[in-house]
Amino acid sequence: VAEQLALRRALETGMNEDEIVAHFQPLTNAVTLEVTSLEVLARWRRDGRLRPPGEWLPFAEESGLIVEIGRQIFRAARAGMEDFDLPVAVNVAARQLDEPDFVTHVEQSWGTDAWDRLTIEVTESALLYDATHVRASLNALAARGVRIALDDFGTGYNSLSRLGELPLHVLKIDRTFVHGVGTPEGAAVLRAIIALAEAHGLEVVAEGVENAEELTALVEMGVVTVQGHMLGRPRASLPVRGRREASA
Ligand code: G
Ligand code: G
Ligand code: MN
Ligand code: NA
Repeated sequence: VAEQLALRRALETGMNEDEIVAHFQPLTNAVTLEVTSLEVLARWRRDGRLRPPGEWLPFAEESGLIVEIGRQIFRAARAGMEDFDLPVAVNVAARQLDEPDFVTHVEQSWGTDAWDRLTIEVTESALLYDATHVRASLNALAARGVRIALDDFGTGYNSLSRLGELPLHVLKIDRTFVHGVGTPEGAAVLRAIIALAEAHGLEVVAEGVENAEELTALVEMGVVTVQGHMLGRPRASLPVRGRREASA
């Protein structure tokens, strides 16, 4: 408990002193390797090092601090979208979606003039809260042109039966499945997930692509968009070649 209190104080101070920063990881076309968008990943820069999200994001979510952190991240996402001239994807925790004013928060921090440059990444855990409210919020954003991605697909609770409950545009295949591509069973599972996405009219993103073998197999399976350390790690800024003007 004392530890949690210390963490809360430190995190609150960090939020006020701009220690929560956004890093950006490229999503690339699997064939051309052109960067097509960026995923925004929150980092806590504290005492000269980056504290990995696992050390504080769960606490931020439990304590509700994630709501204010989320607003900061949306502002940083907007700035990154402008700087890099690329669409961005922002992770949103179930706790954020559960907020009555979530859509208003997004309008205030992202703005209302670039909806088509924003994707929101949600996990199936969002449906563990008030599913009716979460659906309504996501529908409202989708109606404005925001794309909704289902993150970590395959690791959640009841993937298949509840897929139809959310307004989805993108399915992000969890890296555990990508890493299984080398075995016949793993490849079959991946193909099944891709077929499922296609049947629902969803775009597929393969996450956690770490080597050429994985990339080649995914291209053969028809995956268009890939993300992972092989294509680029999350960083505070992008190498110039990652920018659109550089490839134009
Ligand atoms: O960022 P990795 O770099 O370690 O991210 C770890 C986890 O934290 C992932 O599940 C990711 O979705 C989540 N995460 C990263 N950034 C954010 C954020 O800005 N908001 C929320 N809610 N979750 C985030
Ligand atoms: O849950 P979500 O998919 O938002 O989390 C993204 C997490 O995956 C971040 O922690 C990010 O740093 C991490 N990540 C991104 N690319 C790779 C990769 O190629 N391999 C591994 N192991 N992790 C990755
Ligand atoms: Mn994500
Ligand atoms: Na993921």
